[in-house]
Formats: sequence, C-alpha cells, structure tokens
Amino acid sequence: MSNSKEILDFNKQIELQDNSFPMMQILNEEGKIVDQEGLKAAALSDEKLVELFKKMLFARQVDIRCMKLAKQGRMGFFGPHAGQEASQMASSFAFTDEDWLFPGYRDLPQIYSKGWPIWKGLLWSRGHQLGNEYETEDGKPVNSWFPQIIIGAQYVEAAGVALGLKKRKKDAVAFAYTGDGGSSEGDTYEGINFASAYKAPLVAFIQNNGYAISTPRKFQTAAKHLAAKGWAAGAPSIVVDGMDAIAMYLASKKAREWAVAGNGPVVIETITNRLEPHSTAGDDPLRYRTQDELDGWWKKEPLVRMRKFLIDKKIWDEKQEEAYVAELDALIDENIKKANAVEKQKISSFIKNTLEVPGQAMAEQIAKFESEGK
Ligand SMILES: Cc1ncc(C[n+]2csc(CCOP(=O)(O)OP(=O)(O)O)c2C)c(N)n1
Repeated sequence: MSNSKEILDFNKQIELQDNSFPMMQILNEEGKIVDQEGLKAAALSDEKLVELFKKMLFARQVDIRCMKLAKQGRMGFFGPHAGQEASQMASSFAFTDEDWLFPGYRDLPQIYSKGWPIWKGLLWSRGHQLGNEYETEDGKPVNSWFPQIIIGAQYVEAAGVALGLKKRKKDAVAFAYTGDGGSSEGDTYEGINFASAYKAPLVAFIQNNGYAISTPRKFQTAAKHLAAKGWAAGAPSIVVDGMDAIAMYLASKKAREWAVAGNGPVVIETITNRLEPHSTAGDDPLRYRTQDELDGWWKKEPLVRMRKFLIDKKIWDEKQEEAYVAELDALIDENIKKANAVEKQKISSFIKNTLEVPGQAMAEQIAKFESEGK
C-alpha cells in the first residue's frame, strides 16, 4: 500500500536529495587526518604517500611552466589545472597502466602519469599531429584517448571501451573525467547509463571545479549534487573532497574494485576549484568571480595540506622539495626543447593524416600545399 502523504511530500524529497551525498574527507585543510579509518583503508605506505605528493608537484610545475609559455605566446591551447592536482593525480594513482583513460582538455597530467612524455602534450597544445600519438618515449602504447574538447563526449567513448574490456574479459576498467559543465551534457548521462545497463567497468569522475568558463556552478543545474546524476542510471555515486589526495585515492581505488568486479560504473563528484583562467585563450576570471572567493580556495588547495601532513609525519621536508622541483624544471626544459625541435606542422601532412583516402578536391589541395612546401 502506498503512502500518498509521504510520496507527495516534495519538500521532504528535496531534503533527502540534499542529504544523500555527504562529502568524503580524510585529510582536512590544516593537513590533519579527520578519518583514521579512511587513512587505514587507503593503505598508502610512506613511499606511496611521497610518490603521490611528487605526482601532484609534477602537475603543478608543468602548469606553472605552461602558463609562462602561454604568456610568451609559445604554448597554443592550454587548460590550466592548478588546484585540481588531488582530483586528477590522486584519482589516476589508483588505476593501472592496463586501464583506459578518457581525459578532457584540462586532464593532460593524468596522461603524463601513464608515461606520455610532456613534449607530446606540448605538441598537442600546438595542434601538431604528433601530439596525438599516445605512446611512451620508447614507443610503448599508452592506454589513453585524446583529451576531449567536446564536453561530455568522452563519457560515451569510455562506456563503449568499458563494454569492450568486459567482453574481452580484461582485468581493466575505463576511467573518464568531465567537469561540472560537462555533467549537464546528454553524453555524460548517456555514457553512465549505457555502462550501468551493461554493467560495464567505468569509473566516471565529475570534477566540480566551480565554473564552466564563466558559468558558476549554481547556474549549471538545480541538482543539489552533481553526483546525483549517477543515481538516475542506477550507479553508486559519491561526493569527495577533491582537494584531499588521500580521500581521492581511496574513493578511486574502491570505485575501481567495484567496477572491475563486474558491478558496473561508479560516479565520483570531486569538489575542487579552478584557481586560474579557464584557458589561455583570453579568459579573465575576475569578470565573473571575486578575488576574495579565489583567495579562499587557494587556502584549501591540495598541495599545501598534503605537504603539511608529510612534513608532520617526517617523511618530507623543504630541502627535498627544492631538489625535486629543480629536477622537474630540468625535465620540463628538456621537453620544451624537444617539442621546439620537431618540424613545424605542415598543412598537407595534417590533411593526409586526417583522411585515409582523400577525395579528389582534398587530393588537389594536398598537392597544391605540397608544391608550396606547406
Ligand atoms: C559540446 C560542447 N559544448 C560547448 C563547448 C564549449 N565549451 C568549452 S569548455 C566549456 C565549459 C566546460 O566546463 P566544465 O565542464 O565545468 O569543465 P572545466 O573547463 O571547468 O574543466 C564549454 C561550454 C564544448 N567544448 N563542447
């Protein structure tokens, strides 16, 4: 027998939605553990904790250098990722090289984590065709799709690959990243729904970084939590502090275990923030957000709290960090040189690379460009 009074209590339902997604946090803004059980479950040894922090430092250093290159007009398209290091690097830290990554345009750091060289990422930014080859320095394939520009589209691609992995009985999952803006796209829901219906192994990250270009989260959707989108597809869905590397790692590890065991997808909304412009294509964030709001988020950023935790634990110090950052800078320098040494993209080779069999008009254009050395 239904209870019409309860069913028709819309206020109660809104309240239920509101309260169904508490944010998981293990390491707080002060660098203190607030969930000992969670820390234990993450089972990160001291070496692994340091390795994870180094990955976040790597992403930050790459970001700093890319922003400098952009200001000098030497970068091409770049989506800054400062502030998202835990959301990106601690999540990808929980996956294996066999797992397939589906990044968005801001997620190059996760591809680097799989062994993709930085110089390839720089070429990708410059629109060079070699920047779309996903392999390590010594030619081993990197299981990553290209950074998707069409927001949400990577979710349908990831769902298809996840089903393929299941059918081939691989011990692997697909993991995909979109943003708060991307979560409003049909493709995002379609990907989660398809994976859920076919119990395909997909871990779906929605990086809620507060803004979709200039559109703030509050105008993106009336849904109280972006994670709720997964419930409509029957997928377990959670909200995690995206500035907390330990919580991000644990959530990702558990989601991967669930998906690879044949249970279908998990949706993870990460609460993070984009601390820089949307891209290097002329965005000025102060036209749509205040400096005060930005300053508040800088206090929550993921490196500060992780550094404090590791220093308190006596497994990291300033000197080690200085030396490591110098190492990273040298590595980035080397990669910039390598990218600069690659022959400039020719229009003819770009078209040839795009079309397996060019039509007559394109064949004529290729010949014309080639004759002009372009
Ligand atoms: C299908 C589609 N519509 C519109 C755009 C233009 N666009 C590029 S980025 C962006 C905002 C995306 O915001 P979000 O998903 O929150 O990701 P973020 O850039 O914050 O990482 C939009 C609307 C696009 N790339 N693809």
